[in-house]
Amino acid sequence: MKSGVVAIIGRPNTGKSTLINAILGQKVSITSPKPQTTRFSIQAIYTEERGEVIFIDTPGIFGKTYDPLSKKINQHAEQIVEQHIDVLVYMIDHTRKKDFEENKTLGIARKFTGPKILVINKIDIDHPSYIVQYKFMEEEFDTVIRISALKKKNIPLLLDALFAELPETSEHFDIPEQPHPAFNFTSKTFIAELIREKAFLKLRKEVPYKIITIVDFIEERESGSLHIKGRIITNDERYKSMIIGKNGAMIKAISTATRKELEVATNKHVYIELQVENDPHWMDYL
Ligand SMILES: Nc1nc2c(ncn2[C@@H]2O[C@H](COP(=O)(O)OP(=O)(O)OP(=O)(O)O)[C@@H](O)[C@H]2O)c(=O)[nH]1
Ligand SMILES: [Mg+2]
Repeated sequence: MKSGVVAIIGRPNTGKSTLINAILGQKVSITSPKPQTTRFSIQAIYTEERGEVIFIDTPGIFGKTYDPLSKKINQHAEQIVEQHIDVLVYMIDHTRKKDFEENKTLGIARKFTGPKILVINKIDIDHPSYIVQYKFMEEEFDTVIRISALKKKNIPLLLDALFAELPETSEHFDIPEQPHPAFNFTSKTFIAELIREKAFLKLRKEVPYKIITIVDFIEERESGSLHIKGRIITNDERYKSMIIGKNGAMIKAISTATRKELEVATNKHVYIELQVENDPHWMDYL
């Protein structure tokens, strides 16, 4: 049997979380079309007949970090290569031009001396493609695999390549200490992430980057329904009123979208009460 830790790194928005969800066959990490959706590393365990793998999803590495939030997110991602990992998966998005942000991410990957797999994602898109700009990277990697995380194309090929590199073990995996609670549909952290995903999808411009989400209360009643209380915290009155929206329309939309997904996932009636707060010290929660 084989087992090990696999970390996925790459620029923001390349599809890292989409890949993790595709491999796991369930949602463990939130995704959105906006960069830096993932804010801290998320671990998920994948088991099959060949062995056990802990996948670590990381936040996309930002080229320029002007604000404290981006700085903190980048630190989370950069620390990954310093901890024990067996295989590094480096994901690129060939539909976007290579720029200094890629070089920064590549610099972090170079610090890792173990086996590295280059994954070219979004092969379901032909145009635009800047694949030639990434060609030079191929020789730095042990294996190159082209996939579509969204369309679940070539995922088995990637798993074959991963298992080929993973170390052989006789025992079951000693699961390392989790930095965050295990994700499932009744975990406070997971539901807070789900609320943040819906906020990311619905709020415009910089607003999604000015929020954090917290779930304070989850109760499963005897009737089988799930009651949740959460907060969206921002750092400005102006953002607060945008999150609430006209007559509360925006917060209602975020809450409804979260509720719908949770109802499908848990097959329970879900009630969500969301409050919006303005707290200048919001970053302390991260
Ligand atoms: N067309 C296409 N879109 C994809 C593919 N994989 C991911 N996407 C889309 O790309 C966007 C970003 O995906 P995420 O999985 O959130 O990307 P990420 O790398 O985790 O991003 P950060 O967490 O911000 O670093 C989403 O809109 C996905 O639906 C793919 O194979 N093809
Ligand atoms: Mg992500």
